[in-house]
Amino acid sequence: TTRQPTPGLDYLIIGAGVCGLYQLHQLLELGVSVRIVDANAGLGGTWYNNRYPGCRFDSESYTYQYSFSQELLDEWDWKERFAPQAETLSYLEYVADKFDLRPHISLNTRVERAEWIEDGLHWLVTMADGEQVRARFVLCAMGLLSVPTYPRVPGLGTFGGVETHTFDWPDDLDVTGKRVAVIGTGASGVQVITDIADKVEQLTVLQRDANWCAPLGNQPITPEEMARLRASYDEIFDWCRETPAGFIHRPDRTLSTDVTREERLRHWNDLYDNGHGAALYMGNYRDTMMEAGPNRELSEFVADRIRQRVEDPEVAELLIPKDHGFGNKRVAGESGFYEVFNQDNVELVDLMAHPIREVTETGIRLDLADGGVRDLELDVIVYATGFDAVTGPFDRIDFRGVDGVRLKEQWLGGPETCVGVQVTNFPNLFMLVGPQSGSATANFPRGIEDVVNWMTETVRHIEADGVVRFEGRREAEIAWVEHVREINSLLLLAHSKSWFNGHNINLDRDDKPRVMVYLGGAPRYRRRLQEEIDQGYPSFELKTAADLGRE
Ligand code: NA7
Repeated sequence: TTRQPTPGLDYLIIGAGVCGLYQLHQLLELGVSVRIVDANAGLGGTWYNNRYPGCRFDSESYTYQYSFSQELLDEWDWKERFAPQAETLSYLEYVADKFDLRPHISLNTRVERAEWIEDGLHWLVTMADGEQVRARFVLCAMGLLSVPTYPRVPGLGTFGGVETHTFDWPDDLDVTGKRVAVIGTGASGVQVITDIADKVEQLTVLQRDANWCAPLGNQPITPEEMARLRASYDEIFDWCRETPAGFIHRPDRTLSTDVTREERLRHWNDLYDNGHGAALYMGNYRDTMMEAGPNRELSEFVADRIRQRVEDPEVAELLIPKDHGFGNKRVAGESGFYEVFNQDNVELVDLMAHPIREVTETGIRLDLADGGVRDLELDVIVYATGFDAVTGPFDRIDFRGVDGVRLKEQWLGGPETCVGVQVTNFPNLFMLVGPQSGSATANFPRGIEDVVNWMTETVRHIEADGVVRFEGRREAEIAWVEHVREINSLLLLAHSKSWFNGHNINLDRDDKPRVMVYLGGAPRYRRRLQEEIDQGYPSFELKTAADLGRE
């Protein structure tokens, strides 16, 4: 049943997470009509969904916050260097209340379809409950990792106990004293495993490829430290603006080959023991993330540290990635992850040797090398198996552009975008977070601030100049994809089987690599966006009503 469209809006934002909330605030300041719709029952996006035990930042808290309001910066105290989920969600709720955003957010509202109406120069957006909204412009802030994926194994859903993805951990699920299996050892798996290991009766970790981790170095922030941090917020934000990924860590200009091996090892031990967050990953000698040789040496160093922490040498070897070097996939921050495997109640199962045959009513059945099977008797199965990343949130909405062309079909061979913010055939649709955008790979609040600030300035132009139709040019799209492909290829990260390269789409590991993210760095991306403003949007076609003969 389709209801009558509600009166038209100027701007509809999809998603009330870190990005959508900031965009809403900026557009309210401009005085245009704007509303957020979000499928969740609460605001906060990622920080609303990911409630699994142990969920927290891998970014330093004081860098993972909005910088737009001095008052907000003055009022909010961070309690830990790497804030847990609950603290972050409270922060976002505090922001929503402080800036009176809630009246402009419709929760429990899932967008199902969005259709471009050329005659009316607007989008007709249909929600899951049949409500329809007309909006001149639609801004996408659905997140990068908001469509969870599950292994393709028989029996999924037939388990008699509790099955959950880390992304939708039930509030009433307490694993104390239970027999639990966790599948997946990415950033989420590492956090949940470490948190629950000593609470559960039995923990079975099912690992496909091992993933590199580095010590997180979390600590409480004392009131004195908070005061010191607050006094240097300006410098902190300025610094983060100039680092490639918007983190507090910056690649060392020195090459690993410029120093002696002894010096390298001293430096790496220091980063491992005393660094925090992504120091070893993003704050290392520049060549360790770009050149195979230096990367191999660093990987061997980290492997040795793992061997020192895990008592059983066979288990240690399993925990050391063999298919990719350190930092070639997103490195997970850990706080005692390796020591978990020294506990008697924890077992590591190598899925490469013993694949899952099926999920059964009582647990998981593994195939053994000799043709037999092994049954894991379980109370809880946790899927920490990741997401249909970056494009998944777009695929889930039926976007229909010019002449009814479907976005999902246009992107079948991989996404193509105009400077990471638009797609040809989809006028007046903007992606604040999406493929090939600089927002996607940065420390998130830092990255999205660049795009939201660009969008806000662009809305100012749209409103001042009476722009009614705004579409990326195909030539610019081709050039952007080519540029992203080229610049990404400089980093080893672009060649791994990571979600960064679309390798986990539908968990089909032979999927073609895709140009999913932009790895050219936040400062370069910010400059590229600014160029568009300065040069009058050469990559886009802007039309007024008069241009279209509609006056
Ligand atoms: P990730 O990083 O995509 O990790 C998913 C994990 O699940 C990873 O260990 C995968 O192994 C594993 N996986 C995926 N599919 C399967 C199947 N079918 N069978 C067994 N194991 C599987 O997701 P996260 O949620 O941990 O982290 C996502 C981002 O959140 C992270 O990058 C941060 O930015 C925050 P694989 O390595 O593919 O063999």
